[in-house]
Amino acid sequence: MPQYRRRGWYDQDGQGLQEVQATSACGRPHVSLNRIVKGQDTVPGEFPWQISLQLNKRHVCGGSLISEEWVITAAHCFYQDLSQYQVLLGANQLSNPGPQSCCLGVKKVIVNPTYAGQTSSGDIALVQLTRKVHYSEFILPICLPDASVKFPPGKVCWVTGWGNLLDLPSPQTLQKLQVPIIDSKTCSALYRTNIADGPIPRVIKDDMICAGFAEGRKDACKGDSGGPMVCPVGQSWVLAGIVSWGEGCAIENRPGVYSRLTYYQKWIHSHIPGIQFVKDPNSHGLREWRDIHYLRSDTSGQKHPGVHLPSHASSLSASLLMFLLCLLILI
Ligand code: 4AZ
Repeated sequence: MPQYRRRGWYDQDGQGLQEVQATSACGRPHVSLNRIVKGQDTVPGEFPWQISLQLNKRHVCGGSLISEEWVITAAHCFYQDLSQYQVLLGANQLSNPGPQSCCLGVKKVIVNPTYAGQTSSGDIALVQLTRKVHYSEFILPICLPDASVKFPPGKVCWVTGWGNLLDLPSPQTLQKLQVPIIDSKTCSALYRTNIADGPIPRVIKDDMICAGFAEGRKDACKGDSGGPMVCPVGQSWVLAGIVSWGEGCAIENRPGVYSRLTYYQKWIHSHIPGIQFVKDPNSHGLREWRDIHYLRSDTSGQKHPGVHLPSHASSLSASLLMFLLCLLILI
C-alpha cells in the first residue's frame, strides 16, 4: 500500500507536470517484496530506498535513503573530494535510470569517527543531499531500527545492490539476494576456519552483523558496499546492516559482514535529531512479562539498583510505627 498521497506525476526540480504530496512513511514499498521475480533482478519500486553513490558519474557504492535529505552508506566509500560525488535515487536499471530517477549533489558527509580503514569498526557514514527529495513510488526512505530491535540468527533479510558493474550485464538491473542472519560467535568461528596470514580480522565486533551462507556461493560483493541489508520488523522493512566487508565474496566460511545499525542509534540521532527509530512491536509481550517478573522478584526481597519503594509503601510503614508507639504508651 503506498504511504504517500499521490496527486500525479512530477519531476524532481519541481517544474514537472504535477506534484506528488508525500507523507513520510519508511520501509513500505509500493511494490510488494513478496512478488516473485525470476532470477535475482528487482522490479522498479521494490527497494525504493536504494541509492547509487557515484564518483564522477561512475557507480562506486550503494546506500539507503533515510529521510528527505539524508542517505546512509559505508565510510569506506569516501576517498575523494566531496564535489566529485553524486547520489542517484529512484533508479532500477543503472544504464537506463529513467525519468523517475533523480541525481543530487552531496552537501556534507559525516564519517563515523571510529572508522580506521578497511574492515575496521565504524564503517558507516551519513550523507546530506544538496536539497530535499520528493518522495514517490520509486523514492522512499527505509526505517531505522531502535537500539532494542533484535535480529536473531536465521532471520531472513534481503541485501540489494548493483555490485560490480563489470559483472552485471546491461541494462544493469538492481539485484536482490535473500540472506539469513548469522550470530556473531558463529561468524567469528567461520572466519577462523582455514585461516591464511593476512589483515582480515577473525573477530566480529559489536558494531558488526553477519549474514549469508557458510557454504558460500551467494553473497554481496565490492560494488554493493554501503548498500542496505533490510529485514521485516512489524509491518515495515528496517535497515539492519550496511554492506561493509568480507574475505572475498561468496567464499565458503566467509559470510558477508555488515555495519550493525542498532549500535549506531545514538550517533545517528546526534547528527539528525528529527529522525525516527522503529521498535519491534512483537517484543512488547516479552518485555511486559519480564517487567511483571522483575516486580515479583522485588516483592520477594531481592534488591535491584535504582529501584525505590513507592511513597505509599513508606507512609504505610510510618503509620505502623505510630500505631505500635501508641500501643506501648497505653500499656
Ligand atoms: C568490499 O570490498 C566488499 N562479501 C564488500 C562486501 C563483501 C566483500 C568485499 C562481502 O567492499
